[in-house]
Amino acid sequence: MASWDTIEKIWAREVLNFRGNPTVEAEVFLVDGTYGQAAVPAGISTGSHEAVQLLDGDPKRFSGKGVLKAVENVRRLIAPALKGMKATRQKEVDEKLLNLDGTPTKSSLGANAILAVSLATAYAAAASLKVPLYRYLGGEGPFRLPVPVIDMLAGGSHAQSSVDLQEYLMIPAGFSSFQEALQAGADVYQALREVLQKKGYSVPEASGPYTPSLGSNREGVEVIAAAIEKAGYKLGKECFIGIDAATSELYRDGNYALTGEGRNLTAEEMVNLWAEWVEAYPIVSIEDGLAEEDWEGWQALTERIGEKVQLVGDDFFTTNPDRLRRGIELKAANAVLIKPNQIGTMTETLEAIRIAREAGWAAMLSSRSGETEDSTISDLAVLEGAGQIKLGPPCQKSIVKYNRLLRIADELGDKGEYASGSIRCSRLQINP
Ligand code: 2PG
Ligand code: MG
Repeated sequence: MASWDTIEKIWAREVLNFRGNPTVEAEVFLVDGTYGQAAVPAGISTGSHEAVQLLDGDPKRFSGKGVLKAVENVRRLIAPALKGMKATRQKEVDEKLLNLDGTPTKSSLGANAILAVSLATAYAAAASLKVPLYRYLGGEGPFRLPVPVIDMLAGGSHAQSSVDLQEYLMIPAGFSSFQEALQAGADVYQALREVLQKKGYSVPEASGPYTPSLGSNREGVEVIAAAIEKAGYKLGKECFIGIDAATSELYRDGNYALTGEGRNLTAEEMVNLWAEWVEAYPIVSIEDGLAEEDWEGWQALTERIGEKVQLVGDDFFTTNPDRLRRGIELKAANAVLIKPNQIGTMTETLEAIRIAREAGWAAMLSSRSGETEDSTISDLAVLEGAGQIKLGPPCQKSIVKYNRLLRIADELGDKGEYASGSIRCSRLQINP
């Protein structure tokens, strides 16, 4: 007789993400009557080593962005192959998915098809055991509430403005609870609106990171700093600043094109720029400060300021355990951004977090620019070795993830310590 956690049926459908684009949602049903459901997000500034999201390419539907092929792959190929397997054996399920796909980039079935099923399998197993996802994955813990790394102001490919850098982040690391940190996030976001308006920038209703056409890239840091102070928080003590420069998007022929400023920088000049900024402002984290193929630049940057500040690889590592191992070996970066859909299975995502932890590196979970109501990353962010989560400002689509964390915080009660020490920065005088 099939045991209680045996997969009986798998189903998938096309649903929409918060950008109004289609994505894959999967459901995994077990013989005991429980089931799990998950949907995958999508990025705009994607790293070239990311697992492949299979899109239909049919211009008559959603400008080619439909995912009916990936949905069909779940229904026709994945479902029969996984039927009869045990949902609690995540590794075996994920290995089966990898074998079924057979490509290094998951391009045959599509990482969107694979990840939806992989995550839904974990949710089904958790439901069957009557525990929340983070407990299913993390057992008895320890669990810590992550530092929210909050995208307040966007440029680059996330905006149509003169700002070259993609994200200006506010990092409320100097509090003793997640709830206080989140409140600071909400207050600073409000204050930023006023700071920008006072400078004459028109800002729309609060719906995500603001996207003003600033006079320079540096001004982005200055307005965040001003907003922190305006909101009544201590800059450099309670609230800090982070950058996601997403420089792979700016990289042309070995140089970094800051088009908004009419400047073209070499890798060395880029390293100098970051070193200067870290001196001048309370910056504690720089993501993709150099491009995904610029390994030497990353090494130089890490040598120069890696002791001082957190250097996070996003497009650089693409949550890929092999690229991450190489980065650790070459001392290129000291932290990794974790996005499950960059790599495509739960097992590989957890492996990336584990590799980072074992190397003493920080791991920051991150939403994508095209999110759904799926809050898996919030559960992953409380696991050992995580400790940070990058989301939008506390409004609209990011609320799903923040509220999930508030519920987890409530469940954990006193056991849910705030992971303020997870930021790898000497300025915070805390060890990783
Ligand atoms: C990033 C992300 C998330 P995207 O670069 O870190 O903000 O952007 O999802 O567009 O890749
Ligand atoms: Mg990034």
